[in-house]
Amino acid sequence: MNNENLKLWYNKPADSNDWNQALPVGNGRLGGMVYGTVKCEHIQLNEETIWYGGPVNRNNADAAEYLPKIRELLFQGKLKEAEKLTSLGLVGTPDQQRHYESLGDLHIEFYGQDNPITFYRRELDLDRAVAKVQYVIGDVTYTREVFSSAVDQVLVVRLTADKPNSISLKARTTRIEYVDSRESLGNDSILMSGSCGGEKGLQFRTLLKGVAEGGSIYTIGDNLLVDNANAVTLFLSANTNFRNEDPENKCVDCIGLASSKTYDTLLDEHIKDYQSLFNRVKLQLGDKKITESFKDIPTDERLLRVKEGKEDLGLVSLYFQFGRYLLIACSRPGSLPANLQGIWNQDYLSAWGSKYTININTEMNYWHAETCNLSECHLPLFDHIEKMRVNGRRTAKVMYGCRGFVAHHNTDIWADTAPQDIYMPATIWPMGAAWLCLHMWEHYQFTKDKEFLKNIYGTLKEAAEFFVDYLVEDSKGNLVTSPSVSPENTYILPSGERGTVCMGPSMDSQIIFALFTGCIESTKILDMDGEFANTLGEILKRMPKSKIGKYGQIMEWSEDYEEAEPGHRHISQLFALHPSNQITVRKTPELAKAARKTLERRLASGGGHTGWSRAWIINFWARLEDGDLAYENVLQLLKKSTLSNLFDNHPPFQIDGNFGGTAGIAEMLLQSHAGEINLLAALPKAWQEGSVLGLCARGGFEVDMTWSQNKLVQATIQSKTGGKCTLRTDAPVKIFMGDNEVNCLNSADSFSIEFDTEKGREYTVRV
Ligand code: FUC
Repeated sequence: MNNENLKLWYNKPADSNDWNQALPVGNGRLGGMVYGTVKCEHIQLNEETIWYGGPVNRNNADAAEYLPKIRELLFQGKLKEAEKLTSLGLVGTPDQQRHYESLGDLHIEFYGQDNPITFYRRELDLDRAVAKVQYVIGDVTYTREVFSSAVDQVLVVRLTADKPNSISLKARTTRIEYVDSRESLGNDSILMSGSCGGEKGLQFRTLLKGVAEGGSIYTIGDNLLVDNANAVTLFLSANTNFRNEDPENKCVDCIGLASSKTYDTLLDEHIKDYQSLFNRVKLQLGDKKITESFKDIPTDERLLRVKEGKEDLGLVSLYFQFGRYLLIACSRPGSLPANLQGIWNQDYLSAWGSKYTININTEMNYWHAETCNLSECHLPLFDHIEKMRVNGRRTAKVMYGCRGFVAHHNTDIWADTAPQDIYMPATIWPMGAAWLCLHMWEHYQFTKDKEFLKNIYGTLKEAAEFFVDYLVEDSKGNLVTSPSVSPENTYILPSGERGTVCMGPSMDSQIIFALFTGCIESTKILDMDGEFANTLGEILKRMPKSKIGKYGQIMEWSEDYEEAEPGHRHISQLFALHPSNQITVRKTPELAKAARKTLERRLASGGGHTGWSRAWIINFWARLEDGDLAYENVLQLLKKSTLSNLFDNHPPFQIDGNFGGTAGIAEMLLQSHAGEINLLAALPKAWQEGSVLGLCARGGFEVDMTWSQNKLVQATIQSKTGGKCTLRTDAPVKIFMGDNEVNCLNSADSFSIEFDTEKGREYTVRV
């Protein structure tokens, strides 16, 4: 693909008052938002461990005592009393987790650049993970390149001009809160030290070093100055004592190593490392000539055109790749998982603390990790789950007297598992750990890595064990969660009474079904723990299944209650459709029809009004194999919930919509949740021509496809681990290995074909 199609670009700097126009760079841990302002460049900085305070034990010591009473009240239908007691006895003490903060800012003021500017351009090149700013003043062309290197763990700013001695500047790092000192180190570096706040607050260090080619470099006070250089490279490193005993040394070491390399080496190594992930997937939607013709239109204008109803398939594929770029930039092996804003957050008290909301948002952050060939970027989530396991074990025991481990609807950097907020529609929800653990199971399904499964089986088991103890019998003899909520909706009883806390909301049973069946399957694959599998199997028989309600919809609660907000952003009762596979078009057609009704009802009442909600809807329509409606919602995501830098807008910026949107686009092209690989499962009419390389399917397969006039032309399937492959296609196909046709084993119908694969081999699918 032409690189120009992988660029976000603008013909003016970001408005200095609008962070949402700046462009993000990141290496999984250290991030920057580049404004590209001319006279004074502003890069807002983030480091993923800059969180307020330290770990706290928030488990409510009175919970276990009041739990039986709360359950009894719920059983008797005394909602108000149950909610009152729940809000006292089952909330965290204190009720708030820790929050994420900005690291601060880098300001680079340029001297001698006061004359009028021409040929201004700033861009974010997704192909190289480099932000670039270029402009001309007089007869001098100035260029800036900014990237965050995962290889060297530094943020690099390269400043050049095409005439000698043209660069003079003052650089400063700043932070509004808790700076204890800012001092020069030698004649070329400034060290900023401080804490993230609170008595037990983490200590941070930010080190800025300049290397000038030609001219002179020196410090005055806490300013780094350069006079008349030909080129300047600035290195910025930041660390806290969350991981490093001595964050200052860590900064000094990283910068020492990085600044010993030439700029070209630094950049080459960065690009090579980044492309080893990014280059795995290529997407071309629509006619190449047409999409390429848009490359001269700035990205913000392209977005405006789409908002006006004009077609721009290149912008859709750019948005798709941006979601992959962002994940690589904020979630790398060894880093923390992506939080509500990935790593990019300008505030000290940000919306929802820029934490991990685990009743949808964190999970959505990783929906594209496996399908879009970024499996390694999924790993930070698993590390975090392991930390939550330790805390969650304590929460399970102290608050509920249960074995296993539990988490509620949020977690923080210290893997806190106690309930968050005193907000009844969300707080009392013991499903966070269970849902997150399903990501480990998914990782196994895509990679077939048995060693991995062996390592994490204990975690799946402990998540399941919690429910073995926690479930209670309802009035119909079913085993259900109690208390819980259907995130974050409110129901109305026939009497008009409103409630949130309830017994056995549909989503809970669906998550438990997925977790238990995943555990049972794991015991078979690993040939162990059969007795535990039997226990889970017995419980499953007594758990409620998805039911269809009076509007033909999937019921959200165990009773067919009216919902207070029929257009609610959460559509939890469709968890079974996506991300789970309990509702599928071919295996459960009645439920699939009811899922469609549910979506129609939500949308008719104003649903999809946040970016992430809209992104989930794309995935739902894709699973229902309705490509046109899926695409309509991709367009709505771009029109209503996308900022000019292509960040998703909740509002404010929340990264889940970007990630969920990318996942949805992948899901439209390739699905593998229903025991078969469905090629072009939900291709919209508008995507008549196209090709995609490198999408991943469960079973350890990598898939390339070309299509034309909305029909598959050819596909290749790479088998990474061997084993059976079942394909579903839009027309009968034949399978070849090289020139030889492969024997078909089985075929459910003329659009399905099953064949054996060998590890490492490539298979061609011909129509
Ligand atoms: C959930 C959602 C909100 C928001 C927050 C971070 O509570 O209901 O819309 O995304 O998480």
